[in-house]
Amino acid sequence: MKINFHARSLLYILILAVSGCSQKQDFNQATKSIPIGVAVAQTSNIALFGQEQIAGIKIAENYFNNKGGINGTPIKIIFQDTGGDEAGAINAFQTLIAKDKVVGIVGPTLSQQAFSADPIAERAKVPVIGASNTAKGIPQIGEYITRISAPISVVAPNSIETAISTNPQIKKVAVLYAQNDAYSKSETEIFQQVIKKRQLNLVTVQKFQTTDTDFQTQGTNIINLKPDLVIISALATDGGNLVKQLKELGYQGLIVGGNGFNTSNIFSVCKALCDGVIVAQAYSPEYPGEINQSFRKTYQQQYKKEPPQFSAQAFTAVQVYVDALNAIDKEKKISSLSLEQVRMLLNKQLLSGNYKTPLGEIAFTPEGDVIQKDFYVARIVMNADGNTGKFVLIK
Ligand code: 1QQ
Repeated sequence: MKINFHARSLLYILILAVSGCSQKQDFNQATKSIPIGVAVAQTSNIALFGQEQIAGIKIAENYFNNKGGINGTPIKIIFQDTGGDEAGAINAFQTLIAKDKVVGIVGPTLSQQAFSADPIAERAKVPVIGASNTAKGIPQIGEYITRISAPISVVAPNSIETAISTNPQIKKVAVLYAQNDAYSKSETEIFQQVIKKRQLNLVTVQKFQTTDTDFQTQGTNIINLKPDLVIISALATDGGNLVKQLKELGYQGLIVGGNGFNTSNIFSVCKALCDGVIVAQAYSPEYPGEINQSFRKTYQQQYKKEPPQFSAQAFTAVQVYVDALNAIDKEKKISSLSLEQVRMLLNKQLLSGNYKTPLGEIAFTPEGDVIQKDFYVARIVMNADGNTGKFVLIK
């Protein structure tokens, strides 16, 4: 009896020891790099944004690995496609967490997807940095959820102010938004608050779906009310089609587009008619910081144009992980920690840091919202060919 008991407990201890070792091995010895997950849209309409995010991520991976990675250990970016919907984002998150065993996740592309996918990471205690999630309520999803994309509430008002200084005669304003998209709904609330605060006359609020392609009804309603300003919260394809059809119906006043207009991929949708649309941005290619100028140069060399906001934000999300991992590794070698420990420490560390990024100097609130100083407003200027154009900064 006695011997048996001892033998059993010895066996038990042995099993514990072995499983403990194999867990460590899982993260450290077997992998010669530190895996960071990226869950963005590589397919669907949302890939118009996702492609720009991937460009920024790849530049970041090279940039930081050339600088020595995490005290000599390279990072490895693992991509999982989310597609454009919630189910795709949930799948991508699950794969990154359970199969790819990443230390943290960048993504997903849409706030609409984040509200479904982020709770999965929260439950698994895996840090998430939203690189393009601007809706109200994202950092409040949980302790492990942060974002480097400034919320709509601080970015969007700037574009209306610019519209008013462009045309001080503005009185009547029409608003449109995609009612099946979390960011669009969140943004239109802010736009409507600013309209009220500035004592402008909100003549109509028109709704549509992000999948709509025909906006004749909304367009005609708006034209009949003769507004001086039209404000659109939409994703790129719907937004571009709306601008095109509104102008084809004869609208000649100012147009403000929300964050969904922040991609040059919209140019092929509204073509020459994109010209003049005013868009607020959380990034300027001209920001003088050293890291931005290095990022900008690499982007320009590869893509022959200025880097867009979504690329700069995606780069920044990777940078936050890299800086935080380096800080952890200085205190205690990451190779001595389990995956669970790294995820937990990473979440804590990233919230406490200050970062000099392409977006400027940023930090986080205790809840995980980004603290950012500089915002910009651009106007779309299309070239004579009607296909190419650029965002020109107004302020
Ligand atoms: C959000 C957004 C979109 C425009 C990102 C592509 O701001 O979903 O939060």
